[in-house]
Formats: sequence, C-alpha cells, structure tokens
Amino acid sequence: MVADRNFAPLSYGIILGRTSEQFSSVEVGLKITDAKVLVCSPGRNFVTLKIQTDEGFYGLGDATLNGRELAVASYLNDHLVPCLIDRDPSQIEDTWQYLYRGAYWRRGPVTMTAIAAVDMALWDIKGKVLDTPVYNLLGGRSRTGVLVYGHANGADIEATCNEVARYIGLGYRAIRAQSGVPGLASTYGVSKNQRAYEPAEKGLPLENAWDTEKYLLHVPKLFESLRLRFGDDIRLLHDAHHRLTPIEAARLGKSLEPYHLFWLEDAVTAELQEGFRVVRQHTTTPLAVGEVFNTVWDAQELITGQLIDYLRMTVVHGGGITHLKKVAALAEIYHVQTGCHGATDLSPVAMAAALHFDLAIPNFGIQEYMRHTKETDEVFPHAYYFDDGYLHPGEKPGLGVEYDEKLASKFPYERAYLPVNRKTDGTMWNW
Ligand code: CS2
Ligand code: MG
Repeated sequence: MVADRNFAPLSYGIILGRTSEQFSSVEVGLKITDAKVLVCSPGRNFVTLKIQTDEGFYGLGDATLNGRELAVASYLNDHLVPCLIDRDPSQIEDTWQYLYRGAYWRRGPVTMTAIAAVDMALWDIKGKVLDTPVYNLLGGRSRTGVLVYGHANGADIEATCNEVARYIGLGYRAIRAQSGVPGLASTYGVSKNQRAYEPAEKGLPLENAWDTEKYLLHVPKLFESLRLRFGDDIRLLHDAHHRLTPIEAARLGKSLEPYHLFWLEDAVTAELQEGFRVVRQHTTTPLAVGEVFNTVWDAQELITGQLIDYLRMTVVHGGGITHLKKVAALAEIYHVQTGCHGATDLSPVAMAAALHFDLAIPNFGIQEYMRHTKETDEVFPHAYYFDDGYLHPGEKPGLGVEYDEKLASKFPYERAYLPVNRKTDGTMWNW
C-alpha cells in the first residue's frame, strides 16, 4: 500500500492495512491505551513496563535499578505513564525526546532507567507490528552472533581456576575471573557458597572490608596462574569494582600486562572522567567502564579523549536503545567498542534488547552474560539462546521476550541492597 499524505509517515496505520477513509488527517494508527508497571522477585527483584495498544500489540521494557527498584516504579507510574496514554507508539524518537527534554530535570539513573523502559517497549511494539526482530530495525546483522563473557569466581586462586575450567567446558570463549583476597573476609563479586554470586542481598546492606594493598598484590598472582594453566588463547577479563585511585589502577594495569587481559573493568570511578587519563598514561591494559553511566554526558570525555577501550553502558540504565545507539555512534569514531553490562539484575528483557543492539552496531566488542535463575527464565520466557560462546537474540518479532504475569505474582517484591564497602579502618570506600 502506498503511503497516503494524510498519514504520518511512520504511522502503523499503513502497515495494518488501513485506508485513508478510515482516518481523519490527524489520526495516525495505533494508540497507547495502557501501561502497567509490574514488580516481581523470582529470586531477585525486577521491574517491568508493559505498554499496551488498541490493536492488541504490546511491548515490554526492563525498568530494574538494583537496590532502588521502587523509585523507578514510582517514576513510571506517577509521572510517565499518564503522558503515554493516547500517544502513537510508532514515534519512538519523539517520545524519547519528549520524556528527556520535557522533564526539565535531565539525566540520573532513575530518570534514564524509566525512559529506557518506555523506549525498549516501543521498539518491541515496532518489531511486532512490522513482524521482524528488533535488530533488523537497527540496520540488520553486523555479525553472526554476540560474543559473551561469563563470570568465574572462587574463594581462592585454585577455586577460581577450577571455575574458569568449568566455563571453558561450557563453551565460553571469554571469562571474567575474580577471586577472594587472602586476609579479607569477603570480596564483592565472589559468592560465599560456590553458587553464582548475586549482586544484591535481602535485608539491610551487607558491609565488606577492603584492603587495596592486599588486593593489588593478589590479582597478578591470579592471572599468572590462569595463563599458566589455560594458555594464551582464552580471553580473560577482570573487574576492580571502582575500588582504586587512578595511580593504584595504573599499577594494577601495569602488573597485569604480561597476562594480556581483554579488559580491566571499573578500575576507578568515572565521576571524574579525566581520572582515566592517569591510568591510560601508565598502562596498555585495555580499560572498560560505564555500567553505572546513564547518558552520553557520563562518557563524552572518556570517548573523545580515547581514555577507554570499552564502554559498559547498557540499554536499561543508559536511556534505552534510542540513546545507546547514539552513544555507540560517537564511540565508533574514537575506536571505542561496546561491552554492555549484563549482570543478573538486568532482566531478560534488557538482555534481549542488548543482544539486538549488539548484533546490529558496527563497534560491538563483547557482551556480559550472567545466567538468570530458572525461576527468572520461567517468568520471562525468551527467544535468545547461548551456543558455543555466543548469544543469539532469536528471530521472534520485537525483542522476543514474554512476561508470565500469573507466575510472576507468586514472587512478591523483597527489599534488597547492594553491599557497602569500607576500608579495614572503617572508612567508607568505593571511589
Ligand atoms: C558487576 C555487577 O557485572 C558486573 O560487572 O559490576 O555485579 C554490578 O555490580 C551489579 O550489576 C550492580 O547492580
Ligand atoms: Mg562491573
């Protein structure tokens, strides 16, 4: 059918086979009729936005902000949902601009996670209406699959090496390795019970004790053991979780050079983006940062100054697919690749959105993949799948994720927090 001048050019009315007589000049096809904020806890907390339209199409967006979930739920329920009703769901860019610029108060994790949820849901709807997976709407495949890295962690070096062996056995080609540090009772990123670690814990925040010197002496020994046992081919990654000052991070990067890491992540926090310049001046270990970033402004200097190699921003905390593709386009010019955050606190909806994005953009680097629990996968049945070290988003129209509301209602929300970090003398520490 040829587009009629009476239709808005991006209207779904054309796709749905309507004729101009069925519309007045202001009608543009689908309308958003409802948007529900769904909160559940199948092992951990998730907030999901479900946008419904008058033609029965619906879209899902992840709105989970670990440890601060209900703030986003309120932002959506109290402030965004009323603005969505009766809008045309095909106008993704305009809706993004409306919610971002229209708020007056820009940026911040709560705002940008809420906007991301709307954005993801609208891309999901667009894919379903056009009967195609979202990656096709982003320019189509740029690769055959999405290279992922898994998490191997253990109480000590030997336990971590054994975990790496297990991941290699599962087909992973890239593995993040974390180990407990001798002399410290617990370390973030390392579970106490040999199970996959879960970033947040129920109850009040747990407190970890931290000693930078012990850590800096230990980590090179871990990677020396890993290279001796597994050779040079496997890609190895490490996350410092923002615990170091720039010069400490520079020392760590330098001491890890013989073991040629794929990346050293979150060596320092990046509120002070130029802090990375110090690290960069001293080491050739590739640097990754950005899982806590929410707009391009958090990474602008890091990208344009070529201070990092991989940007960890992801769809759910980075303003959605609409914003992240612009950030990636800026990064592409400066030889920065993506490495989207993918811990278990990002729901399968965010994981699917990341995979469509990863498959399509030219400067994709790697995708983090921490497997969800069986309960989570059952609440969010999804088309994406792991095969031989790669994830594939699948061919279902839209994002390819469902939400089982009945099952989800059996898992009510439980408050949980990320741990707090203190130095051994009690000082709050998490640069
Ligand atoms: C970690 C996460 O996956 C990562 O790289 O840093 O565990 C992160 O701390 C959590 O996702 C925070 O919610
Ligand atoms: Mg991290």
